[in-house]
This record gives sequence, C-alpha cells and structure tokens, in this order.
Amino acid sequence: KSCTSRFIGRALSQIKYNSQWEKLAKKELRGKDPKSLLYVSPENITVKPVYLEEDRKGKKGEMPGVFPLSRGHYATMYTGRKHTIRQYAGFSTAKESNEFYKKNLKAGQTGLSVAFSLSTHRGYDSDNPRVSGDVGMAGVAIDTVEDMKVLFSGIPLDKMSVSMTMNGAVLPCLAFYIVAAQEQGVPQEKLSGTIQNDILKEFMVRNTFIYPPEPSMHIISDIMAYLSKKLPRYNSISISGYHIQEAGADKATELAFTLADGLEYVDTAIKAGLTVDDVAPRFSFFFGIGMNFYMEIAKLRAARRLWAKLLQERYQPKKAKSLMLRTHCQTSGWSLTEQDPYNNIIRTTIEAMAAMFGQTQSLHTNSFDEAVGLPTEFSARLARNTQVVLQEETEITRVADPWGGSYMMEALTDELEKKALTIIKEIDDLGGMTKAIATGMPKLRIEEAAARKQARIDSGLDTIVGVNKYQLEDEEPIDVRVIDNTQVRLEQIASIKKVKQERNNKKAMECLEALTECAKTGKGNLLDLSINAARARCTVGEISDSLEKVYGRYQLMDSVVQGAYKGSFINKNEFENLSDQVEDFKKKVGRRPRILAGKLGQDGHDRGIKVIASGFSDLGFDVDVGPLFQTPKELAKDAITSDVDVVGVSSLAAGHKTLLPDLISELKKNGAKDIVVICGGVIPPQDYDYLYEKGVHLVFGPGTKILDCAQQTLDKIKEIKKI
Ligand code: DCA
Repeated sequence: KSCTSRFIGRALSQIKYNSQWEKLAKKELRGKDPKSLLYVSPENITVKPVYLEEDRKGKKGEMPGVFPLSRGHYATMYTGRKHTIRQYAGFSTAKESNEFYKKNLKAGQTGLSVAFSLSTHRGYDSDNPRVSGDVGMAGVAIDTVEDMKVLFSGIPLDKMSVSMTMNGAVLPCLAFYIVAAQEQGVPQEKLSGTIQNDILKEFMVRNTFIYPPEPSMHIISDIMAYLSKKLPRYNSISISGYHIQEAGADKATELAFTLADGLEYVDTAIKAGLTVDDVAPRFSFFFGIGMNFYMEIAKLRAARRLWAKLLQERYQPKKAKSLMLRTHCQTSGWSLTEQDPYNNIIRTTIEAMAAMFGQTQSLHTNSFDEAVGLPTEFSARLARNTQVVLQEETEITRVADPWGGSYMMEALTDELEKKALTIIKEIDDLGGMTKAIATGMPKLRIEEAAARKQARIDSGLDTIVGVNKYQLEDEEPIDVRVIDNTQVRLEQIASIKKVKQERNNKKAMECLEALTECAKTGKGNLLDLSINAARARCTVGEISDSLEKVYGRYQLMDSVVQGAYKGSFINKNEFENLSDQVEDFKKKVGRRPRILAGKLGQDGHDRGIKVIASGFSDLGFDVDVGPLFQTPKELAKDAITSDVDVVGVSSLAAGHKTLLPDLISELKKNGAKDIVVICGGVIPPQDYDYLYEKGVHLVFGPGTKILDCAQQTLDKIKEIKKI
C-alpha cells in the first residue's frame, strides 16, 4: 500500500483531468476521487484511466515509412510482408537439432534461430572437463565445422535466413557457418541472417563472454568490417534488450540501454575506419515482450522513433536504411510460471500480439513448459502455432501500425521516448556504454529493479495467476524433454577425435598461430583468419584458446544489491518476523547464518541468484555470491574455506542432475557433511526426488517467495546443526 500511495502521490500533482470526464467519473465512482484510478508503471509512467483528444493537442500525425518511423519503416508493413516466424531452438547433437529444424520448417516456421550449448558459447570443446554438465543441454553442441555442416544438412542456406545467438565464441561459430555454407555450395555473399554479436549486454546481464571488454569490442569491429564487405545481406549484430528485460529492467531502461549499446557499436565501427552507412543498415535489434500489453507496443514504436532521431542527429547517414530499427522479439521467458503452467500459453499469446501490434520483423514465441525444462515436440508446436494462428486466422496483419493515432498509445510512446532519452543522456555523460559498464551502473540499476519487482510479487502488489493468487491445491507434473548429457558428450568427444585425426595438423596449427599473432599485433582481420582455421578443421576450443593466450579470460567482479527488496516489501510484519528469527540465530550461534550463493557450469543467467542474495541479505543473512562458471569442486572448496552454513545453487540451464550430485560428493569427500545444500531455478518437479536422494536438502521451483525460501533454509540449518 505504502508503495502504491507513494507513486500515486507523485502522480497526483501532475495529472489534470478534463472537467466533464471528471464529473462523470466521480458520479460513477460514487464520489471517490478518479485519481484513485491512476496506475504508475515500473517505468514511473503514470497511466491515466482515459486519454482524450486534448492529450494529442498540437501534435502532428505520422505515416508509416516516413521519418521518424515510429509507425514502421515500410509504408505497407505486414500488409506487404508478414513477420518471420523464427523459433529459437537447438539441443543435444547437431543431427537431432537438424531434424527438429526441418520438421518445424515444414509446419509453418519461416526462419531459423540457433541456440548453442553453453559450452560452445564459452569457447570450450565438449571434451573439456569444465563443461561436463553443460554439453548439449540448453542448446546444440558445435565443436567443429563438421558439426555445423550436419546442423544445416538439407537446408538451403542461400534461401533460409539463419540467426545465431552467439557472442562469446562468435569468431569460430560464424566462421564455421560461412565455411559450412561454402562446402554446401553457397558462396558467402548469398548468405542472409543475423549473428547476435552483442557483447556489451553480456557484461551487463547474460555473462556468456570470454574475453575482457576491450578485445571483445575489437573482435566486433573486425566482424563488422568483414561482413559489410563480403556478406552484404547478413545482419552483423543483434543488439539485445531482451536479456536486459529478462534480468529485471523496466521497459524504459531496456530501451535506453539497448539503444545506447547500438550507439556505442556505431562509434566502434567509425573508430575502426568504417562509416555509419557501412554498418547501420545491417544493424538489427532484439527486444523482450512481457505482459504489460500497451507499454510493450509503445516500446517498439518509441524504439524505432528514437533510433532514427539519434542516428540522424549524431551521424547524418546518407542511406535511408541506416535509420531503420529492424527488430526481432521474443515473448518473455521470465513471465512464464512453473505453477499452473498452461496459463503460459495465454501469456505467450498476449505477448505475441503485443509484438505484432508493435510491428516486429521477426518473432519467437516461448513454449509453455520453459519454466520447468526444455520444450517438448508438443509444446514447441503450440508455441509456433500461436504465431501461425495470429498471422493466418486473425487479420491482425491487415493494417500497418493499427494502434497509431490512439490517444493512449501515442502518449505512452512519447513518455517512453522521453524516459529512455534521459537515461541515454546519463550514459553519454559517463562517456558511452563501455565506460558506463565499467562503472557498474547499468548492472546495478537492473539488479535493483529485479529485487524491487520480486518484492512487489512476494507482497502481492503485482498479481501472477497461479503463483501469488488463485493457486491450485494439486498440480500434475507436465512432460519435459530429457537429454542424456553423458551420451551427447561422448558422441561429441568421438567426433572431435575423428576430425583431429583426419585433418592436416600442421596446417591447423599454422592457422591458430596466425590468429594469436593477429590478436597480438592487431594486423589482419580476426574473422578472415578464423575462417581459414575453420576450414583447416580447428575446433571451437582451439580457436578460442589461440586468442585467450593474448586477451586472457574475463572474470566478473560482483556485489550484492542492498535494501531494494526490503524497501519494496509491503507487509513489514511478515518481513520483520523472519528477520527477528535471523537475529535470534545470531544471538545463539554468535554469527549470522552464512550462505554462499553459487552458479555451476557455464550457465551465466544470474537474475535468480542475485535476487535471492539481495533478499537474504536484507533479512540479515551473511551472503556471499560466488564467481560465475564454477566447477562443483571449486564451489565446494569455496564453501568450506568460507565456513558457510548453506550453499545455494541456481540452475537455469538443465545441468542440475550432473552438477549438484558432484557438488555434494565433493563436500562429503572433504568432510563438510553439515553444509546445507539448496537449489532453485528451472528444475522439473520430476527431478526433485532424484536430487533429494543425492543429498540436496531443499529444492525451490520458480515463483517461490523469497521469505518462504529463507524460512525453510533457516529451519533446515537449525535442524542439521541441532540449534
Ligand atoms: N515491404 C518491402 N520489403 C519488406 C517489407 C515490406 N513491408 N517487410 C520486409 N521486407 C524485406 C526486408 O527489407 C528484407 O529485405 P533485405 O534483407 O533486402 O533488407 C526482407 O524483406 C526480410 O525481411 P526482414 O524484416 O529483414 O526479416 P528477417 O530477414 O526475418 O530479419 C531481423 C529480421 C530482425 C532484421 C533479423 O536480424 C533477425 O531475423 N533477427 C533474429 C534474431 C534472433 O533470432 N535472435 C534469437 C534470440
């Protein structure tokens, strides 16, 4: 309540109503002040219960296809060409993923989007012991160009546009793709598609980087230089807000950080001797679409307008295409719930409609089971058909920017543009996005927003059906796709061995040395040299290592956000009851309950662990967040050295069945039997018993209230330690 009234209080002083409407509203509300109907969004935008002609006073209407392009960059939009149905997919081996792609394309999908294994993302070969739990789990494992050829076997790469979500190991993966196409008979200039190649957001949120920021930006400029000359139809970057929103940012922040990243990439290209018109026409964007329907549509409209204006003001491009913000969208994975999961089909449909009303160029719709595990054939079909039905049965696509001219939509678009521009100016003042990231500002903002959002949900201020309202008493578990990680790994190890046996080893080593030399001297183009290495059958790990020798591997320094969870939690009594118990524990034991929150394997999604860390810390726990990408052995060692009571592991990439048992056996081997092990994240309920049998004490599914999680953890420590 206090939170709402604080927001409303601020809004009240600014809002003026049309007197005729106010009179009518007051009567309908039986005397209550119509200002009680105001809603203040997380972007701090006051949404009014009505928008009237006077809200647009003095503002001119716009036309699709005309600067500043808010209404779309083509005059005809979907009436001329529908958006691409591009489902992000990939798992296990290249062969299995290839079969999955071909089936989907026959069933109405119109573009491909590859999800790579986390081991590949981080530049490790499948035989590397660091990635034993990751290979093929949350994406397809690609070690050499031979795997890439299998991945696209029977798919004509001159006709099919392929997007690849790859940032860390972008050089070897893009090189494998180009060589695989050439060996399929398709010259590189005919390739169309997109490489994500957006490293800045990796340092803010997604964490699948390999090298430090500076050499990473050098890699990007080499890629842009190569692609702009040799692959004219290929989009050299997909500047991504999606992961920023998924990590907790509100829409104005998502918009601002994404466009600020885009500006930084233009500057990088210009510094490398390219012009704005060499690169901007092949920039593409990627936004997340959550449940705030109107705001999401407004966000895409504001994004196009703001990008066109910023580019025009700052770079005066000559080509019209340089001003176009073309974007892919994905419905929000974070908005999916493990509880009552069929509701996720409804959520995804609504989000897909917002993306289409916002005029996205390409769209992925999530499967309803993604809060629990990897999509099955059935759930993937439903997800795809959500788009097919919207495109082919609803007539939504018959009108360009159908919300254009709505008093409400135009007002929200203006507001978002204004808010985002203010944040972009803040980043300008810090010297651009690379410098802002170095100060830690963007990451901290996002983490604070995530902790505040969690407190709003845990307090019941924001409703999530089936989670904090209308919960089911009994829930039937749903089917999930099971991947035999050991089998995939063995197959990959055998194929790496075969490739290495059959290649000209001397030639392969020369290609790797050339890459190391280029990294040292800056002479030559890294993508050009990676293509030579790919052709000579060098592996993803070898190519990555050849650069790591010079650049090193980046380690993120992290801290825990303080006070944001507590500050937004509404029911203070409930909060204080538990924090008092934590104080009692301290009095009895002589120290606070101590927890090490860790991530195992190559899964860099850290929103969950950060939110838990903030909540526990506000409750009075002594919280440490371990470095990302640890092996079970490393995490066990840190837990023992820090003498913790609890190790908390967050797993979002399906590695839990391998990594958690390994962690427990490491703890036991080193005599740390009384450390409580808890875990949470995307873990199918079917796996809970397996984890309990292996010695995990508590498993928390998505949607668990932090207070419940902390209460059970505290009780478990007391039980195990007999306190
Ligand atoms: N009138 C005339 N031409 C049109 C129209 C229209 N109404 N709509 C589209 N086109 C043209 C485009 O100009 C484009 O041609 P071009 O390549 O010569 O410029 C072609 O049709 C393809 O349309 P486009 O909108 O570019 O759609 P996609 O090829 O699917 O590309 C884009 C979408 C967002 C740019 C791309 O980067 C992408 O697919 N990203 C996906 C990223 C991803 O999957 N990430 C996973 C997480």
